[in-house]
Amino acid sequence: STSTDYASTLIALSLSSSQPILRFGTFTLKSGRQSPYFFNFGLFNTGALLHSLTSAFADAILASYPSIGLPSATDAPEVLFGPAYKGIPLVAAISTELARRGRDVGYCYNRKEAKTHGEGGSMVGASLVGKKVLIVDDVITAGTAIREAHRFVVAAGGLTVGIVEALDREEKGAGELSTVQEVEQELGVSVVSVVKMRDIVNWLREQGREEEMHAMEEYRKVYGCAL
Ligand code: OMP
Repeated sequence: STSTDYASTLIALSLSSSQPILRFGTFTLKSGRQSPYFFNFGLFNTGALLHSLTSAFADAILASYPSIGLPSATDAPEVLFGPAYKGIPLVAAISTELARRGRDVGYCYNRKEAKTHGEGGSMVGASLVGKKVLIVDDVITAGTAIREAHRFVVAAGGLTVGIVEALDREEKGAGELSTVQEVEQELGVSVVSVVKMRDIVNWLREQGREEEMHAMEEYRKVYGCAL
């Protein structure tokens, strides 16, 4: 199996928490697709759960950007941007976890409604002006959410240099390419994910959960990208 340790750990945790974070059944997605599974990252809703998620993110980020947050880093992302709402606790907690590991990076998030008084504007936290930005978000399916996040970064004067997602559902975009491939081409950056759909399928196979695995395979025939 190609699953990373942090992917399997996160999947097992997501199924064993008191309110399952990863559920099997029938779910209508933001894109309108009918999915046999749904990952609800809002349910990493205790300090311990959020810390597990955040550690997995930090591992994935450090694997792709080994010099991030070091004073000598020249090419690494300088600020993490988390789109409202679910990206907000993610960037706050991930930057804290990176700091605990000796890596200091800025973090920034947007408001859903621009403030007209006080400091004004719709961004909170580290300035993105002229900065190399790593976008952090929960899930990529058809790419609507991540493209919007990139537009926020551009509007705030930042340069998107990478994307890190908790889950890449490995689905088709507008054409035959995967959404992730489309986004990588459009933005000229790479997309890193903590968990991929194939990790969930592998995990189900290892656990002998045939029925759920079969439903995932059927879904993949319709909406999945070529692996
Ligand atoms: P796209 O905008 O189609 O890429 O869908 C991504 C968004 O869908 C995420 O920001 C989530 O809000 C939501 N989502 C999940 O949270 N978990 C899933 O398993 C699937 C989706 C989804 O609706 O596709």
